[in-house]
Amino acid sequence: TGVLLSGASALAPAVAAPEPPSPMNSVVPAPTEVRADQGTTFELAEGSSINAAGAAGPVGDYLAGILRPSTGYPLPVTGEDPSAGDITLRLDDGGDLGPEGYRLRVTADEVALSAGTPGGLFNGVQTLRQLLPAAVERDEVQPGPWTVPGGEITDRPRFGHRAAMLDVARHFFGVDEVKRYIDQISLYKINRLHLHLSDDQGWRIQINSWPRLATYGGSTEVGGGPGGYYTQQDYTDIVEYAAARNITVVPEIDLPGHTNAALASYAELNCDGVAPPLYTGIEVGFSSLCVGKDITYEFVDDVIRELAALTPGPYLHIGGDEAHSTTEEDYKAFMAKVLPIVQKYGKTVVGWHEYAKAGAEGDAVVQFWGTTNSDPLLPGAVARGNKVLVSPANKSYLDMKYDENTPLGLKWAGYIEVADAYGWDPGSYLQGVPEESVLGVEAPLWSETLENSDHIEFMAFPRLPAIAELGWSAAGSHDWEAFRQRLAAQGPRLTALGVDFYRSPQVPWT
Ligand code: TNX
Repeated sequence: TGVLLSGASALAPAVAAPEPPSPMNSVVPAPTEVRADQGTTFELAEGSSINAAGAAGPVGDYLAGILRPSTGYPLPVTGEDPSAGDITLRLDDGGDLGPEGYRLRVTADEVALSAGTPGGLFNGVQTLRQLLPAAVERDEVQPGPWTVPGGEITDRPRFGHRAAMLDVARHFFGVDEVKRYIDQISLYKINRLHLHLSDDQGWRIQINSWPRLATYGGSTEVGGGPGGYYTQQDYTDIVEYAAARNITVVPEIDLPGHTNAALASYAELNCDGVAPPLYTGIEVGFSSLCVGKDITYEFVDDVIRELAALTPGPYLHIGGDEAHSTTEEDYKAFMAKVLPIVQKYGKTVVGWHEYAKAGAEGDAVVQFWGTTNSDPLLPGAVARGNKVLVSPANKSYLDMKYDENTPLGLKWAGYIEVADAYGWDPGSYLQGVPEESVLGVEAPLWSETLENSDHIEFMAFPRLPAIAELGWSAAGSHDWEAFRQRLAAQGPRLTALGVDFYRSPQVPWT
């Protein structure tokens, strides 16, 4: 017989010196419903199989790829009927789990994971990973035993859009570095990767009709390093790698400001016909496409056409932020021409919240990045049916310093400790934006000061799991005390994964 525990708060140790938490109580993001079967334990064995037939097969292969290196077990992925000791993945949700939900049942005999979609199974696999000892994340054989606590978890997300953004423009990150980040964010059920592909300092995606964007515009970065860019094949490789991890890529080409790299690559895009030099500093707001020239819209059409064709996901982000060198009138005229181009190529437009000035209709997405809990443009956007993606700079920006001693990052939106990143509710945060209009949350990581995966990881962890929990877990489970205990239990797991995270003094790391 189990104890029914709903949400995280019921799982929190109630008194000061708590027992070491059971892994059932340590999942991040907190599952919707957890029933622990105390005294029951499953143990993975040398002879265990992973049963995953049909469309569940690739998720089974992914799970095997995580478990084999550390356990040393063969763990064949088969379509056969399960026998004792097996893990079974089934595409059968009983109709109630939604597109990303799952149910995980653990008895002494088996682990049974079911969901209506491969994405739901993938989410369940992330929970199963967290129920196994942290050493399972290592890439060499470990002693075990490989136990999973008995019980049942039924889980589904609060918001369908739980995003991480990586700025590959200020500093370029290669395909392998992006894949490494994809692997890390998927552990916390992030399902969107927003790639900031262009900015003043670099253009990072090959566009066949405008080749110099990448070859010249991508040839440097902040500080003057060599930069780089993704070939279309590289980009497709990233998109497919992400898709296999339940992550949809949202590409961004920032327009009409943040365009120095493009303006430097093609003189004809400048109003005066003169190409500026490449830029390697960190100022913002000085560049603009030439709003009055026809070639500007031929350029935008070509770029959006090629990028849309490479992008299977529904979204295309057109930036629109900090266009301080574009007049208000020009900005609106520019957006009025660009919004139909995005639509023509079949994508839902996303933009930073300033672009709400352009008055896009319907399901357009407005990404809030302000430092207060309101913006005069938001009520109008909501009234037009737009969805709001919430990424407050003073809560969810992973590039803000944790405190005054943080060696990396910026501080224009303030210091963001883990409790700050966790301490807000995306469903009710913005004035005039009801929860029904909230698409979800995003944790952007701008890279002016970040040069490699170590830097990314130090800034993203552990705040990314905090934002991931705000996006996934039920509002009623929000509880800082419980969260910091569960987060502490992630420490050994991140260490086993080789993630050099920030050891926030707010979290009782073990
Ligand atoms: C503001 S947030 C920007 C970026 C910077 C970032 C640094 C936003 C839409 N624009 O251009 O990289 O601050 O934190």
